[in-house]
Amino acid sequence: MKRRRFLASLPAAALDAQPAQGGELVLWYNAPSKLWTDALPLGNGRLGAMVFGGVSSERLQLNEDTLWSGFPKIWNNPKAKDHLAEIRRLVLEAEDYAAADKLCAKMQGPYNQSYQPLADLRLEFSGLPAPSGYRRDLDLDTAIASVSFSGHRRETFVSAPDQVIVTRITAPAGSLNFTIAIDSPVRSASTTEGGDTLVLRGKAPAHVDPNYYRTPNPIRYDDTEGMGMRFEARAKVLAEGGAVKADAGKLRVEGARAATILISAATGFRGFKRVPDLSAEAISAAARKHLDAAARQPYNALKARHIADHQRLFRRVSLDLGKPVSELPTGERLKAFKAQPDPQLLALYFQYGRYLLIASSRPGTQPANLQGIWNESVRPPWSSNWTTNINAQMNYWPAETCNLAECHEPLFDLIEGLAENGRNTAEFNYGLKGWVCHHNTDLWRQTAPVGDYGKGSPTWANWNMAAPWFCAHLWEHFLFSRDTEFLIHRAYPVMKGAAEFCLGLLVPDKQGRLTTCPSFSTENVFITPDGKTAAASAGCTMDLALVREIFTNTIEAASLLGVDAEFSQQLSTALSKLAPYQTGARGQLQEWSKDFKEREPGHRHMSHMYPLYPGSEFTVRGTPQWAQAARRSLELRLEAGGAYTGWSRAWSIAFWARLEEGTKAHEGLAKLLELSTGPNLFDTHPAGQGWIFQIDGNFGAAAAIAEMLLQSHAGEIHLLPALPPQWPTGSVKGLRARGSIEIDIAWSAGKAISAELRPSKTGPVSLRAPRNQRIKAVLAGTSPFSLSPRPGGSIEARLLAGRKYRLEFS
Ligand code: FUC
Repeated sequence: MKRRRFLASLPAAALDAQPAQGGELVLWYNAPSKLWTDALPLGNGRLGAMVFGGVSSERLQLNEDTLWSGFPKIWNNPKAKDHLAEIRRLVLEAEDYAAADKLCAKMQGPYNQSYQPLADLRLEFSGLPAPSGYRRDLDLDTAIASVSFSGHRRETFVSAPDQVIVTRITAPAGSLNFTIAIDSPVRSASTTEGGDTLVLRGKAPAHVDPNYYRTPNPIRYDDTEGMGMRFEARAKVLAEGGAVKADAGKLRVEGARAATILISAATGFRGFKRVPDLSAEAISAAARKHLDAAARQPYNALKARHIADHQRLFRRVSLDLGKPVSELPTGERLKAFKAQPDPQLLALYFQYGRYLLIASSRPGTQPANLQGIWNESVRPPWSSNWTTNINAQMNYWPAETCNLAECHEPLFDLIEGLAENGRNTAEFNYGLKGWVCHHNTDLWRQTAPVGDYGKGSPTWANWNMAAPWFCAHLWEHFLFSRDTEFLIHRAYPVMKGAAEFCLGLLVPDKQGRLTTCPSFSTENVFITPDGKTAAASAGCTMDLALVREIFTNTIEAASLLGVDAEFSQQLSTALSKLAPYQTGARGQLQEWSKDFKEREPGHRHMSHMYPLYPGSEFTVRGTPQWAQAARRSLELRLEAGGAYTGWSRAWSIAFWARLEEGTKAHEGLAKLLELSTGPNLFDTHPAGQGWIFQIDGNFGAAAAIAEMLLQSHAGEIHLLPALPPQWPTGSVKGLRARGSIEIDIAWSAGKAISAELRPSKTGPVSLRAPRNQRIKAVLAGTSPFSLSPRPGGSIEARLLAGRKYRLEFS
């Protein structure tokens, strides 16, 4: 059914699509990648490939998104809640925060598991001509990575419709000679089958400790059934001309004109609640099914279907940030950015963020983890898990605004799983109803605090506010789509559970106001009045913000659906008693309920500013005093060296966008490219002397760029709210605003010249023109449309679904 739809919808152009030879949507290089972090990523949400582009050796590093260590287990700590009353006494009465930290550690469970690499496919070529004119590239518009030199050409893509990785190799004059081998850093063995297929079978470890946790035996394999997950990868070679032979565990292609390699993979994952494994036969059958079906297709049909499927998502948004267009290879462009204007590099970075989301998160797959789906290591940084105190959420910041709402779906599936497991943790750790999730989770949807029963720092391990933060994604998806079915069946039940937990968590402070305790400002610590360092306190600003938000949204959702009036009343009463936000001695938005001295004033986390972004409680016009206080906090953080990781920088850019400071936002983007971006435009995170890849900054910065061009969080659609002077002329097409509206905007000399709105739901909107401009007319087709001006400069209009509206400005 799905396949038929794709075939029918193939645009003629897709069939002839040729890889781009440069231009605005291509990352390109004139040398092979030396490191994994130079290679180019491809993916279909489930299968991932990093293409190295070597001359005589090619490496495709492969991933499958359900291949994780471990299995579901009991991770709730039955003794956890025994400590809660004493922790609260220590914080709220004794104000002995350091002692509270020690007890918090006793509420922890085990560390969670690690995302695993699948395999490496290795090609060794012989008899190649001397390489001249070498080039490798990744065309974001076709999602094809190519390598070419001296008439030799390879192109690789990962097809979503056909669920295979495809590499095609062509060479002049029938001269292709190469071997293919497959191996994996995970325990496994490879064989050949039928003379043209390589098969790798393995089993993931039963346990992998996080890379930051020092233990004598961090990777533990176990042959017992279910103690770890089986997997299989298959690679089949179809040669044109010449011959393919199995030879000492490898395949050898000799004298071919061209060859196509198809790769498929499957694992024994049966869902987060079930112990793996499927039988080896069932896994093999799943991997074979896709491979055999793909092998019956001509290469061009696979390629055309892949391109059409990708472009259906990718081409919804285009961004042109004006001239000049650099001719340099991408790595050099990146280095030159500081000295030489190159606005289109930021357009490329933005589109790369959208590309990476399409490649790592599709309906039915796992959500994008810390590295999307690309990981070469058995002990990847921070387990390549979902870190839920910013990173997992940041991955999805661009999903709605950048018109990839269906790529948001895997996150909703994750949230529903957490809501299920999190009920037990709420009961075990706090004796509460509803659901809770702490700061890390994995394929098995662990919701308990990590830390190996007391060895983790409570600063991060005991933070317990992932549930309300995740629920913001469900609510936002509703605001963007106005999909009531989604609200009824998926969002509301989960939101209600998170609100129930938060309601139960609230306790009175000394002034009788409701607060959270213990409370952690994500990963940050303060200096106690007696000079100690501590993490646990009560009512951190972020907790208050998340509680306010989940209560407010749940009340609104319940009222829209006409349900749970009594529960809503309880939430409203609690809201009216909630401890307030405060400003500190420096005019900053206070991070903790007391104006504690910070241990690290330039800390990368800035969670107290949540209500500015991604929340929407603080707005420049609606709550100017809080917008100003948040701005002061941001300035203080940046002055003290903050935003030193890619994701933190991306967050700071989004803050500046929400503060409508285009120049500052652009400064942040320039720093992001200079300090936190690798040659393949992967976002980086400092690690010891070097850096590692972490994908959140890619997504966060793409979302921030969208936020510079269009905002719709403050009850109005604001066009070009933070356009920087570096982008005087340009256009954006296909961004999305809340209310289910697609929007195009064109500007010149820093002023909007036209815009188009395409609502898919009927409803009222308020529209705000860019600073110092006015909306002169709204035209539906050719007929003028009546406008009602509103105090404060925005105008109101009622838009009808399916119509197009053109805006003119003065
Ligand atoms: C949190 C952050 C780190 C890193 C890690 C994955 O611990 O504080 O900077 O992003 O998650």
